[in-house]
Amino acid sequence: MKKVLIAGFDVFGDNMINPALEAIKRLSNQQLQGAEIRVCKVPVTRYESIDTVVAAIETHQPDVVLSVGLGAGRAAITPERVAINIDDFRIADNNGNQPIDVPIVSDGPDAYFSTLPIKAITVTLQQQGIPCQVSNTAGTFVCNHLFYGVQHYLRGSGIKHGFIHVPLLPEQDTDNSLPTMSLDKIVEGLRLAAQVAVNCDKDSKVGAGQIC
Ligand code: PCA
Repeated sequence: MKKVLIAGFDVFGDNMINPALEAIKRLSNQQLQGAEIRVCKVPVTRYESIDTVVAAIETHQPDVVLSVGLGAGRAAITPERVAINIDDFRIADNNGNQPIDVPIVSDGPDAYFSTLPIKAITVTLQQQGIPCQVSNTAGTFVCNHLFYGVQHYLRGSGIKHGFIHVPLLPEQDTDNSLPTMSLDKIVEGLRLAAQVAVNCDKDSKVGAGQIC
């Protein structure tokens, strides 16, 4: 039986809820076809976030790791394509760190691509009526930091990992100004993404590019 580790971020900034955290509470110990889900809660702090997920990988020995965070303003579930080697925090993390233009891993490569089948995930979710789009930036805050740090740790291991941002929950958009998605849809989308990552060894070749 394969294992998927889903790492979801804790609350941060002005957000009293993190849909990623709410989602992992529901996904904990769920069964997929041919795999079981394990979860871990991730602190929104520089380096500690990476250490937490690395410790969970060592404990659970997963075949696939999905890291998940809130992308406030995103209208869809967005598998990220690329992690970049820079911290440039517009707000402080939960420990008060606010680095500006500091590499995550000194002498690390500029970027790592996701090793999840991001196109297959996107197409599958869309076919199930769940809004999903490939994203080409995970930002420069703790989500990108964790994405880069875990890709660096897992390089050459054969364990698939990537980052997925999810939208706000409806109750978080108090003035009706931002797109939202129900927790049921987010949970189902992440469950499907995990199943696709377990099933697919090779990503689908479908266009999901953007023109600025
Ligand atoms: N979202 C933030 C950090 C934690 C989270 O859930 C981000 O996008 O960097």
